[in-house]
Order: sequence, then structure tokens, then C-alpha cells
Amino acid sequence: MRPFFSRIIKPWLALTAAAVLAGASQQACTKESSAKEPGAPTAQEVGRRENGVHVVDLAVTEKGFEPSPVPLKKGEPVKLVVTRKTDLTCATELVMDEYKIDTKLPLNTPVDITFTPNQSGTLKYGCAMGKMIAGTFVVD
Ligand SMILES: [Cu+2]
Repeated sequence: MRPFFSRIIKPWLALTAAAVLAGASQQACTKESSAKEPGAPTAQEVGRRENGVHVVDLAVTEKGFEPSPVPLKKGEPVKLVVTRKTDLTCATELVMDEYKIDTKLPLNTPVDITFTPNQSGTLKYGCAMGKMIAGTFVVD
């Protein structure tokens, strides 16, 4: 029984564990990369249009900034309406260096942040501590 266990079962267990881990990390990657794919038919619109302004509601929850990533259009003015709904994380402000945004987010109070993305690509924003908690906009 013993040689059998070490020769067959142990390697099998190791393989199974590796497969599970690979599957888990692959899933996490797929989620991110599919959302970033340019022109993907599944890239869903977030928000609404009000007088030529793209209005996007963002929430700060225990999971971070939601939703993210959010697709934006280059040259179209954006109004973020950001509501921090948790006091359990350090995301008490929203910082986005490219547009000189550094806005405090009082608890349960919607805050408007406006900017116009003028360059395509991925924009990262996040908390004041080096964007440890972060979200992204994908400008197209
Ligand atoms: Cu932080």
C-alpha cells in the first residue's frame, strides 16, 4: 500500500492541485483580459448620457471600486458619481494622477468628479496610498 500511495496517489494529488491552481489563476486572468480586449462585442457600456456627458456611477465597497474596468470614449466628457459605501478600507479618496484628480470621498455621500479623457489606453485610479486599492478606465 505504501509504495502504491507514494508512486501513484501522491503524484496524482500534486497534479490535481496544480490543475486546480492553474484553473483558478487562469480564470482571474481571463476576466481581466477579456474586459480589456478592444472592440470585443461583449465590452459592455457602463453609465448613461446626460447632455453629452457620460455619467458613471461608481461605488467604493469592501471589494474596491465598482464597477471596474469601465470603458470610456476619448474626448467625451465624463462625470463620475462616486459613493463610498464602506468604512472598512483605506479607499477614502480617489486619486488619478493623469487628470490631477485627488478627491475626498465622505462616507455614503455621492461626489461628482469630472474630466475628459484625452488619450486612449488604460487609466488607473485608486486610493491615496499608491493606488493599492484601484480601478481602471479603458479609453477608446
Ligand atoms: Cu490604500
